[in-house]
Amino acid sequence: MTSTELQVPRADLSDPNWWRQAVVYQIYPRSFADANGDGVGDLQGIISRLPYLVSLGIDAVWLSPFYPSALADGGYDVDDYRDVDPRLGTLSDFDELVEALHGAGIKLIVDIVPNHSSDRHEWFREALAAPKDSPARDRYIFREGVGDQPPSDWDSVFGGSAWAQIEDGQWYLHLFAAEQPDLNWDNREVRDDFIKTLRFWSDRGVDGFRVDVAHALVKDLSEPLPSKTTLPRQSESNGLHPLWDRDEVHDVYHEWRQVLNEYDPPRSAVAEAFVPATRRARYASAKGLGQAFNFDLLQADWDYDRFRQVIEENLALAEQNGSSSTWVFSNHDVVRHATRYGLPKDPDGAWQDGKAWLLSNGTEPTVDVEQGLRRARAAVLLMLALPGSAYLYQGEELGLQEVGELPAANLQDPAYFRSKGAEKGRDGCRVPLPWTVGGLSFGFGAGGSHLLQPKWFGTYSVEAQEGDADSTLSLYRKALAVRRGLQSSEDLEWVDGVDWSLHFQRPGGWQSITNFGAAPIELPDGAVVLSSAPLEGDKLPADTTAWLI
Ligand SMILES: [Ca+2]
Repeated sequence: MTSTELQVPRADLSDPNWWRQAVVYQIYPRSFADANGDGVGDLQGIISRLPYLVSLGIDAVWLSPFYPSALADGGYDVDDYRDVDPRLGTLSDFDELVEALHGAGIKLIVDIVPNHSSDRHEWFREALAAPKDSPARDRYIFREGVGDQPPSDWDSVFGGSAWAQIEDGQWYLHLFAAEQPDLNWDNREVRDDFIKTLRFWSDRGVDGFRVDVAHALVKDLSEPLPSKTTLPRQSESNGLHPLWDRDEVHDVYHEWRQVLNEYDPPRSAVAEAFVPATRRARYASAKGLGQAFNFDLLQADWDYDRFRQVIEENLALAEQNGSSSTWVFSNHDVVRHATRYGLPKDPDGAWQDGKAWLLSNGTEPTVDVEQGLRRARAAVLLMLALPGSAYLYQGEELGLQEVGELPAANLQDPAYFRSKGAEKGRDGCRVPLPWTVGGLSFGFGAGGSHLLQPKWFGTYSVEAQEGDADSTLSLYRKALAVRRGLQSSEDLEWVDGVDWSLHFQRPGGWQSITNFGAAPIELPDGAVVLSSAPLEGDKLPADTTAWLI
């Protein structure tokens, strides 16, 4: 089967339900393609790679933040929510990107970061210049300390205290980096400003929003502030934690939904909410954002039991709240799954997140690269056969491994600095993509690469895989094309088989079977349309997925 034979008409761009089973490709703009050769990816770089995005067969692009930012947290520290970072381009480049993507039948989702602004945001600078108890300070969370200590003993997610002191002695709350002061969501002006931002980008043609730490925002900061030792565990808080997943946050999203529904088609939204599965439905409700990420599959080791449990649970939850499920293995925050699957299981039974391996600069233990890639290929076919939407992270279509060997001097992630090196951070999955086998920055741009690419990157390049029918890139292209042809209603029926396999059927006779075991298994009846590795006669080898009709 060639890719030309697989061309199927694209979904209708005006379909209000386009997002329910979309394949969304996440672009981390600073590391995708660099058009002006300054070592940092940019919007024109993305436009220049439009033919590549079209060749993948994706439905939508999700663009991580491209807003003006000092990059204290990779762009999740936003200086101005309604502009483009001049290093990445201009608003007119953005409009050109929207037009180019839409012209190719591809939707665009942008990130929105409502929990905190950057400390360079005009509002925060105003707050610093204004007196205590002023309206400017009330847009953030300022408190007096206790003696010379911060107002509470709360920790920032990135390590260290969640409070930072300013010149007049007051402290401000930052659940993330100190450069990311938390906004005060009890302040009507803050709420109105985000609605203005939603309208600003929706008017420019943006099709949807990915809402960063959607489970934060609204907080209960009534005095006295409780000690961290008395806070409920987030996983059991049921809305009672003062900082995370409060029920009142949904008032914000109900209001957003009304705004998003003013557009035709309504703008979609997906919540990044680290909450227990039972609390996720609130974020995904049709009156709220509409959809919520689940990271359950991402945080599952390669294990048929766990995969089945995650899939069943999330399909049931999505059905209960009228949403569709999301599936993801990799993003800009985690070790790439081709690497995670190549690491031995954690001896304590914890999820193998690859962080300890990263701390050893990618040396200990040795990654079984072949196993990691084989499982990653099997995993993506499984995921793409599931009902719901699939999120791909740039570079996974190349089978790209995590870069473990970044030298300390090149690291950018605040998680590394704030933890004082106890965590290496997330730069290893943010290294600019290899487009060509060789050359300066492997075709990323003419001016090098802001995170250093290792020598082995060229073997994973687009150029190296382009003409190879067995390459991971070819597998993704074929899988997306076949999926487009076979996708129908959001139903799934399990088929019993050997214990270490997962076999299910979708409407129209589309079957997916994955062998998680070590020995080959019998293939079910049907014609194989795609497999993640060569079959062994009529058997499905270990760590392989096949699709049949
Ligand atoms: Ca650039």
